[in-house]
Amino acid sequence: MAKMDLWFTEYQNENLSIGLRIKQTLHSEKTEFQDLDVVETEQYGRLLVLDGCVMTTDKDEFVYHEMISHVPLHTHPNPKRVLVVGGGDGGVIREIIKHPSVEKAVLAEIDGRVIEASKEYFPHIASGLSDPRVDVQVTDGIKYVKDHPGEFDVILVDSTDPIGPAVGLFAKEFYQSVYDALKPDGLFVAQTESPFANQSLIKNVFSDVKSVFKQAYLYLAFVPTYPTGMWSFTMGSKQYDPREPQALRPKDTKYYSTAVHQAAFALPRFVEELVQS
Ligand code: SPD
Repeated sequence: MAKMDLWFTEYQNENLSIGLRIKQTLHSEKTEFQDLDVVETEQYGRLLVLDGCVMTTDKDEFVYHEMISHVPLHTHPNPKRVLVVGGGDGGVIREIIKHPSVEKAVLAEIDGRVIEASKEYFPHIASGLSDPRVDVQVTDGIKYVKDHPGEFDVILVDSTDPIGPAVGLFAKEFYQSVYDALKPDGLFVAQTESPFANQSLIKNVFSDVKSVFKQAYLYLAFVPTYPTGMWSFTMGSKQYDPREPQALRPKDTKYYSTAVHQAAFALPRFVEELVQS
C-alpha cells in the first residue's frame, strides 16, 4: 500500500513556505479567535498550529521558550512577579518557574482553547500551568496589562504572528501600557519575528519600544521550524542592561547558557542596520 504523502505548509508569502510531512491530524477546530490544529509530524513530533502558522513543536520548542524567558529573567537581578501575555501553550510559564525568585507568574491568554489543547496534546510543555505560583487568566492581555499598573518585574509577550488576535500586541500604545505595568526597574521582551522575512515589523517595533523605554535591545535565537529559522526578540528595559547577565540560575536548560545569552545580542550587520536609528 502506498504511503500517504501529507504535508503541513506554512506560507510566508507567495514565494516562501516551510513544509513538514505529517503522519496524522490529531485535532482541528475553529475557536472563538482563531483556527487551532494539532498534527503529528515525521520530523518534529507534535506541532501546534494557529491560523496556519507554526507555534511550537515537540522537538524544537525548548529554543524559543528558553530564550524568550531566561534572557529577561537573567537580566533582572530579582524577578518576583512575572506576567506572560499570550503563551497559552504554557512553555514560557514552564521556564519562568524554574527561577526560585519568582513568587507569582500570571498567564494572560485570550484563547482558553489553546490552554486546553496544550494540556491535552503537549503535557510536557503545559506542565507548569498547575504550579501553585501560576495564576492562569483567560482574558484579553491588552486589557489585563492596562488594568495592572506598576505590578510586574518582568513582562513577556509570547504572541502569535501579527495577524488576527495578536495585532494589538505589536502597537506602540500597547508598549506604553507594558511600561506602565512594570515596576520602576522592570523590563519586557516580545517575540518579534524573522529578520529575513519581517524587516519592517522589526524596525517599527524597535523604534516604538525605544521611544517608550529609552533602552531597547534586539537579540536572536535559531528556531528550525519558524520561517527562515532566524528569530528575533525585542527587549525594553527601564534600568538593567541585558548584555550583563546574572550568573546562571536554572541548570536544566538545553539551549540557554550565560555564553548563549551574551552571544544572542551580537547581531549580523544586516540585522544591526534594522535597529540603528
Ligand atoms: N511564527 C511563530 C511565532 C511564534 C509565536 N509564539 C509561539 C508560541 C509558543 N509558545
